[in-house]
Amino acid sequence: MEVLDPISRLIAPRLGFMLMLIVGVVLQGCGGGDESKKSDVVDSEASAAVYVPPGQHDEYYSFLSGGFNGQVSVYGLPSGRLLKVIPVFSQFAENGYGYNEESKPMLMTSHGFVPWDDLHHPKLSRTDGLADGKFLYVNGNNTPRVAKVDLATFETVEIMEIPNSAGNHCSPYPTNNNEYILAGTRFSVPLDLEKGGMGDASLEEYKDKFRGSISFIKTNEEDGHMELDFQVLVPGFDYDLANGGKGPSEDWVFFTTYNTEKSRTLKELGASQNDRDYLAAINWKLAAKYAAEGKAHEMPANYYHNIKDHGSHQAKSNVIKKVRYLLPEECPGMMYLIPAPKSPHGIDVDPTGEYMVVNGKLASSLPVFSFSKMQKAIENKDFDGEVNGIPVFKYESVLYGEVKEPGLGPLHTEFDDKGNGYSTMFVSSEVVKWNVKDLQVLDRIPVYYSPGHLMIPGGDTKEPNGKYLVVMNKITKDRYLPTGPELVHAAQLIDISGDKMRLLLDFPTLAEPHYAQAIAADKVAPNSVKFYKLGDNTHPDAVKKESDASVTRQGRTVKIKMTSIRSHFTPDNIEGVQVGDTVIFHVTNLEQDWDVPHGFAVMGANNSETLIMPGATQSLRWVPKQPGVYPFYCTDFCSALHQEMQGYVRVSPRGSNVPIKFSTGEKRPVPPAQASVN
Ligand code: K7E
Ligand code: CUA
Repeated sequence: MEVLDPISRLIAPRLGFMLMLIVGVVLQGCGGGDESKKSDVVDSEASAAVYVPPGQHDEYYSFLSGGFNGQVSVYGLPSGRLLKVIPVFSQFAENGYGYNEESKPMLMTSHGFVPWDDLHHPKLSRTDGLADGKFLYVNGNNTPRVAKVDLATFETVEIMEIPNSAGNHCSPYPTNNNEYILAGTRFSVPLDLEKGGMGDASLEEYKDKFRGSISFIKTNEEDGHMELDFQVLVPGFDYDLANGGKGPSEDWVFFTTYNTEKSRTLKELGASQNDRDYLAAINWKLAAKYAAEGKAHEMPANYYHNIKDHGSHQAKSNVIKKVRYLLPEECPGMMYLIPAPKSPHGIDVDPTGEYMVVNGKLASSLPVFSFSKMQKAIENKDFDGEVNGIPVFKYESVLYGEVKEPGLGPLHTEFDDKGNGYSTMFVSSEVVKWNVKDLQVLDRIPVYYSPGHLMIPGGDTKEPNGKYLVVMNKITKDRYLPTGPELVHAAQLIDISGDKMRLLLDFPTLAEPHYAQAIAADKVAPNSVKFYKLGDNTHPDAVKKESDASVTRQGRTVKIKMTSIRSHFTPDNIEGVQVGDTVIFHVTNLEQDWDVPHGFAVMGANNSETLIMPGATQSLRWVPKQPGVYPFYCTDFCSALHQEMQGYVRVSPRGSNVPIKFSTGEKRPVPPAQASVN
């Protein structure tokens, strides 16, 4: 560090980052071997600190985004044990999400079926500024979407597409009582205010025609239901990250911007010409007031809102055709710009709500802005010009101070309960602890390697728990047994309860975690659903007793209403299906007990299995291509006779005269005693 910083000060700012990157990588390259082994020796005390004895539960749930796998991974802390993978924007063959008929509408968008996305930021729903353990909101970066995971079932229950956005990266940021979830676009695009959506425009018109948008999604307190209330159309910059205020600043949300140059090509250089980009400050309460008081315009739109119904377990899509928008130039006092180090990444607000830290990845210091100074600057109109009618503050008039030489490549900051900030340094591969009041660096710990986000349970709220910190590293190189060209990413658990940070544990993660959230287990575990009540199942094709099972033909579609219970399907012998029929298996799991899902898979199906939770109904579509007798079976080991849980579908040639016929056992219908459900 001491060697690098003078260099970074000498070199031309534009090349500085490139050089820092190269030097950083070289340092990692040679430091990865012996040095790492020396510096992270985990003592037996550390292993005791993360040891959760077999049969005991972890203290926290943590939710790590999966980045390019479109999923959320749930880990217990401090053990680092993987508890669940929740598919959100990805098809998931493991349980049929995105493959079975009930969940396919979840992945519908105005672009059609989009079974993948890039999921970066999980955020827990909030009550009174604290995570309440009800829902987890996450963003889809690529085809802009915001999703909601229900933490009673750990299932994705709602996905809303975001119109007028292209790259939903600074998203989703809940206000302190979930009044709004904010979602900003990363890319600006030419917006056609008359016809709606993206218009056709030459890239040469970037500077004049491109705009960004920040979406204000209203949520319902009861069920977290989302509704896009309005958008604020903002200057054509790139918007990177966001975070909400708290306490005195709780009416505000802050967004980092880059490419305020509005460069359209070679952004690695073009977007770094200005010495400064901006931190955008938006008063969300005032915006909502403007929207309510008639300042909003309306434009055509076309976006999908997909919701899973509680009773039927079926997702349904609504297509929404208009959206309201506000223009900052028409809404005085709603939006301001704070000059910030060029191309900043994370923006983080400390627990008191007074300090806003901008992580300028190319800067050699971390600027900390003061909310009260910002309020004063607004009062005194202490501005330095404006952009599109949005006032720009003078840097000094809102700056609280700078953390000098914190490390190289700061990306993100999170806070503890003792007035300290912790920042990740991507290039110098370390977490740096500093005091928010006096801005002095207090401690640094190497991490392996190149950390992105970090997370302290509650560290983005007014009440962090200052015991653990999880840092998520992008590069693992020599850290684990090699697995070919692709290596896992890793999380490292650090004890932050003392003066010195202490590495406790290192665990591999799925795909690429960006941000994460954690919450005390007792806020979530007691509400966990054990099974769905069969009586509450309103699926139109559910059958609640074996005697109601049926197979019916409607033209070229064969509908099979089937039940599953340990250890058989009803029916398990089916005839009369023909090549080219569309066969839909509607399987109801009759079990009313915890941890007894049944799976269903049929040979040759062009999708996946589907895993049916107790009390639920799920449907799998199958178009047999060749005549034969096709086995189907249960995929989840459910009883000692699981391997016997199987059946057959006879598929005859097209036009054959084999009638529809179905049975279980020798008799049909099944005697009522056998069909009973406990
Ligand atoms: Cu990876 Cu939050 Cu998308 Cu930083 S972001 S690392
Ligand atoms: Cu049911 Cu295995």
